[in-house]
Amino acid sequence: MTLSRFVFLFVLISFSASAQKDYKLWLQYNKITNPEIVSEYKSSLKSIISFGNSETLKIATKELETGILSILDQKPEIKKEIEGENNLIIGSQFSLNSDLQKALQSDFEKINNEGFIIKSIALKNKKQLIITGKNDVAVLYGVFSFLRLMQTNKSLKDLNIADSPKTNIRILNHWDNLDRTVERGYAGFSLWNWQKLPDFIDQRYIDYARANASIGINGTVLTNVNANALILTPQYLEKVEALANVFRPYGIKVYLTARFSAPIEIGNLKTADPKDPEVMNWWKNKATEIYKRIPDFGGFLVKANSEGQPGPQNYGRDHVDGANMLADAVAPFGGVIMWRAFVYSEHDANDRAKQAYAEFQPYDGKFKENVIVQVKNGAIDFQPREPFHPLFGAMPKTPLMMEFQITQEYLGFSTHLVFLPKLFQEVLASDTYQKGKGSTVAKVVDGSLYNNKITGIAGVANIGNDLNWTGHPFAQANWYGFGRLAWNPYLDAEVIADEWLRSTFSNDENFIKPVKKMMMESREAVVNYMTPLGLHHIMDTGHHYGPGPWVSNLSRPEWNPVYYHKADKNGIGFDRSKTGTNATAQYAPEVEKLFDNLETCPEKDLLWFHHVSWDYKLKNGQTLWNGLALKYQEGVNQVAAMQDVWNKTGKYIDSERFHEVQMLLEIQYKEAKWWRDACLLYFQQYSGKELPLGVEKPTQTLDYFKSLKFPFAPGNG
Ligand code: GCV
Repeated sequence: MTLSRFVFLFVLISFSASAQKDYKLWLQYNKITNPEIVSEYKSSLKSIISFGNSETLKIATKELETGILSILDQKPEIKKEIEGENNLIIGSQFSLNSDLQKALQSDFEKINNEGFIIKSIALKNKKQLIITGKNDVAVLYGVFSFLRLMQTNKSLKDLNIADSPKTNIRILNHWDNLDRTVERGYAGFSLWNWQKLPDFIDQRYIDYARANASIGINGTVLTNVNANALILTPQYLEKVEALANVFRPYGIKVYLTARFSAPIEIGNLKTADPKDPEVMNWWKNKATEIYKRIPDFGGFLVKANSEGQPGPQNYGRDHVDGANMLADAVAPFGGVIMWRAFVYSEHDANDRAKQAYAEFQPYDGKFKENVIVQVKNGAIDFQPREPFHPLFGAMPKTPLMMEFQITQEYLGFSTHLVFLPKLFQEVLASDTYQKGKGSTVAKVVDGSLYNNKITGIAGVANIGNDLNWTGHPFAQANWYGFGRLAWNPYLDAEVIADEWLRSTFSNDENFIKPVKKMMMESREAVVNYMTPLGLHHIMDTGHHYGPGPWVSNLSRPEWNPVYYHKADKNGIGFDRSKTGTNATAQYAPEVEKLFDNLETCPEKDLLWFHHVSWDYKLKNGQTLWNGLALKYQEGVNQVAAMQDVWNKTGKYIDSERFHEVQMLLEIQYKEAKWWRDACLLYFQQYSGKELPLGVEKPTQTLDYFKSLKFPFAPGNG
């Protein structure tokens, strides 16, 4: 072989090995090198015995085999019977033998239907390790959790874990269109290859299901909430059925978005009025048709009378009429309707932040049992920071599910490194005070505050057909973290970051410590360089890429950034206090008071709730103008610090991912400066003040920033 051919082959092989790492997400199963852990694991993991032979259990057994072989370089023996000690036994409660069932009886009382047990037990004086649950999918969750322990190098001695998900519906919302474009998608095209379905089953569908099962996600809405009725035609339902068949053994149910006008568009009816008997019948028949194909179909997600989507109001009806009509159609089959509360109207001159609450709160208690109202985490739209949505806690008789956005529509697309579990945790831990102190959003979402029967968390997916699934290697952590928090909304973001880093990259403390810190600070960095001190929605129009605080020419007032920051000679910020739109009154009195009063309003939310003068004194003694400018600078500095951290990690990880992240951080740094300079130059026109010491001078003019256009920014339909 010539030298150049050798070099070429070497590069090719190492490239594909690296690319596979990107693809393998947090399921790397890296070989452990720490000799103590290796010897502990090897002695306790000699063989696997699995009780039961369902598709799911086969997947679970295979996963264990693959994981253990890869992590320990030791192939576990697959046994049929329990003999000797140190067997790893898996199986669901009723497929276990009677000795095991008896030994674990009290443990089963500690878990719900989807929960699992991982326990070291002595059976006839012999030590065994058991992974079990009430059904096979729960066992699969247990297996993945066990492999997580191994991947994070935890001791397997004397394990006694009983863990159950705290929410029922843990679901991804794909905003995927039938032409495979993805609304607000920054990781390529949709995974769903509708053209080749149902006959061609892409390996990606299986890998997608496996990755989701590994973090406990149990549902997926395949299609965009800006829906296309065609998905409900037999031609497409056949394809949906094929996907449902792939996902089923992984415990993942398929859901679809229902276009409210479908009875007209594909059903040849004259109306989609939810009170029209023909319409009601059409949906009932449609549900029957779907459930015939997909008996475990999850139900519908609906965006109605929102941003131009059709809905019951087109017929003089309301959200309750619409949701309940659909609920009746799927109820006989156990389906649910996830009805979105993301509404604001061009005909409503009220503060946009108040509109969803104003419209939905009075409906409390009026929805059917199988309706759950899906509420975005904040009252505007997935901003880098928003106070929690006032609807949380305010509808005691209605189950509410959380909608987070995993795809980074307003947080730098798949270019910026932002660890979102920090944001998710901040929202979930917020106290609504609706039933006194401690009424956190997490308690609303997991149903414990009001004893709701159905509970759920949705995440707008950041997944596409990019080789690494999410565009940015670190955006994988947001998919992972979403799943973990959907399982347990009380988990700490730092724990999630730790698990993810160890499972995705390395267990080396020299890598983990600084990189974890970098992840934990990344969310505050993006807030600082985009929208500090409570600013929001000042992104450029339509695509939301880059700054556009100057935009004021859009037909709907609330689509213009100037609507949100209200900068003028007197100051900046949206007065939502009593002296303004009184949006604060939508919160419980304790929270209302806190936000309403300038003295007590947290500074991170200051300009969300108050219009304050440029000379207003911040808690650190700075004037608002200086403080704002310094925050922008701090954001830029934080990205520079992230780069410093990352640049030292090269020796711990593969070169491909190292270089990918390095390049992305370089772009993030450039764009953070762009945000800082564009926003400060624009706001400076109103403040009329010099930049304070410590803030770098812009190298371009405001006109230059205004002239930048991005007609092909991704994800914009
Ligand atoms: C799917 C925002 C986004 C839209 C999205 C909408 C929604 O307005 O920019 O792309 O539409 O939210 O959540 O329905």
